[in-house]
Amino acid sequence: MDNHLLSLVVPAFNEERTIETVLDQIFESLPDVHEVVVVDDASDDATPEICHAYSIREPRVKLFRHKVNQGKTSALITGFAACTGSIVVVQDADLEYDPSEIPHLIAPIRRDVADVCLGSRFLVHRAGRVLYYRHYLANKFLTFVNNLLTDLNITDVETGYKAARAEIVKNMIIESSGFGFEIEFVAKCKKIGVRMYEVPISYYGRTYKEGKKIGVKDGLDALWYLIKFNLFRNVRQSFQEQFVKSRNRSNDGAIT
Ligand SMILES: Nc1nc2c(ncn2[C@@H]2O[C@H](COP(=O)(O)OP(=O)(O)O)[C@@H](O)[C@H]2O)c(=O)[nH]1
Ligand SMILES: [Mg+2]
Repeated sequence: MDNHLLSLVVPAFNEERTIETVLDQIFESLPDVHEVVVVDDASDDATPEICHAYSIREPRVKLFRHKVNQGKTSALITGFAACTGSIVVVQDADLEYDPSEIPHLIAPIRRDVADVCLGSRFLVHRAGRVLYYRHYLANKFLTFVNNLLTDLNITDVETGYKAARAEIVKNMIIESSGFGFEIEFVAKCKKIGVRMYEVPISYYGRTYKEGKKIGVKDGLDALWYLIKFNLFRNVRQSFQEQFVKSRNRSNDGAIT
């Protein structure tokens, strides 16, 4: 056994239909989870009330609330700062990603072969909902550009399931907004030479009618972020200085 403490960060914007089930699934699947940091991004539905009631029943739910809606990336910044565990996993608040797969997702970190694990919806997995082909193509294109710019062989850059050693997300200087984190995270991880793994996951995608919100503008933003963070940022602009220095002293087995 290792001594890792697992923190989940759950960004939530108007997720009254799913948030309670997601929290139930988390505690069912991960009885030893250290904490679940829910960041309510100024929802105007019942999300804050549901989360508040849950946090009274389950003290490991730590609730934060933005006064103004700021987007997923901003919710993650708040969540990462609040985490106290040693492994951090992003868990979306809709039911697209299954918390019972988190032990598989973080296994390479627990075994100390990885610093970062990405859940891939394109590797072999148990279940993947057949949905928008245009999203698939957009993701394939963004992943293709990502791989050219980073020289990493990723299959799913836009995946919502991202896990990392806590010090990586806590020391990353995150600048993007909207859904920019997905691109920025991979670009900046590459700069500091982390050991990155992909793990197959299921994908229970939802339709726009069911609440999906990502749109064409987010795809165009992603393209800009690919260029910005891969070509116009160096490692010192990507992580806190102390962290860069300590990594430089102990960098082994990593792609640099
Ligand atoms: N769309 C959106 N999602 C947010 C925001 N803030 C936090 N989130 C959460 O970020 C996660 C991903 O968003 P989602 O709409 O599911 O993205 P999609 O599935 O890629 O369309 C969900 O848990 C949202 O509740 C926001 O301002 N807008
Ligand atoms: Mg979603």
